[in-house]
Amino acid sequence: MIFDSKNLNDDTLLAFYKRLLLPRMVEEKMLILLRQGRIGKWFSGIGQEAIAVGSTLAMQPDEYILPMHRNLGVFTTRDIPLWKLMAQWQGKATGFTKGRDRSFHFGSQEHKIIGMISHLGPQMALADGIALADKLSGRKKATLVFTGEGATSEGDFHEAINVAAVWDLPVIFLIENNGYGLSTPTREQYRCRRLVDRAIGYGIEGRRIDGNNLLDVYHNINEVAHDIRQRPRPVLLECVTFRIRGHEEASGTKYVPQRLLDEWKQKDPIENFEQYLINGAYCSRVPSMVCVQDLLKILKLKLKKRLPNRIQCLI
Ligand SMILES: Cc1ncc(C[n+]2csc(CCOP(=O)(O)OP(=O)(O)O)c2C)c(N)n1
Ligand SMILES: [Mg+2]
Repeated sequence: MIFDSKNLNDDTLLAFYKRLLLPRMVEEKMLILLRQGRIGKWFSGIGQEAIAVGSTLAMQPDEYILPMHRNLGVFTTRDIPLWKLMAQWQGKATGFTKGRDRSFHFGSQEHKIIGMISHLGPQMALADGIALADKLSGRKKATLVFTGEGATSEGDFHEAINVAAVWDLPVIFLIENNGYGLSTPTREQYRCRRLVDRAIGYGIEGRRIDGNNLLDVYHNINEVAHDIRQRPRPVLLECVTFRIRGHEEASGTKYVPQRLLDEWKQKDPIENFEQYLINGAYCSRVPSMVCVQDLLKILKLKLKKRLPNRIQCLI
């Protein structure tokens, strides 16, 4: 995997690494809690973190993001308190939905995150509404909405992008193409070669991005967001990645060829970024006595300390 830091300095690269690591660490603990019956359901985003984290880093803090069920990295990168996330997943009154839901159907106005709509597709039109309000009020803002590749077969996908195209709405439509929609592989989902080619049909720009490469995701979205704030218009992004775990933890991966799982494990976004830092990209400011590997170890320990007690005690 080739990383290009462009204008990012060493401190920023390290800060990005921390951001990338946090959702993985939280999730690893969630999988333990799930097996202990202390949470009910979990949609894993392991192996897909670079998309949620890289895109959130590229958006301004007051710009709206509409994530989906695997985008824990949006919530952690927007610094939602971990105790409150835990309360949500454990169905407590102190969670976002006051115990009415134990999954990702929640948002936070304070953090400019809109809770996902469980039905695939409709939330894309909500992004249009937010962008239209920004445009009418003269605010130079972009809105980011996520969808899986499975939801691209829904009519709502077409309607939302088409209206954004004709009204020049500043929306980034991000398809997280992870190879499967539940047990349906992409070859049974659509016939076009690349989903991003659909942008041509809507008369808008499209970009295909390596969704496991944090810097690719970040730079592309940074560039697109910067552009559409100035000249409002929608852009379609296809971030290519893979769903390493089951649709949700109860469903398993029996229908996924082992070859694909092995192949994509090699492309793990965290391990690859870590190697990039260790191999010298992050070097100019590191004191010579401390090797980068040790620095990353210290950082992981520090992050662990940030996890809520309930999770920490399991480590
Ligand atoms: C309209 C609709 N049909 C079916 C479902 C059930 N369902 C929930 S998630 C999912 C798979 C979604 O696949 P994809 O969009 O690729 O997202 P991924 O889970 O891979 O991240 C399905 C079929 C639903 N929520 N809404
Ligand atoms: Mg999918």
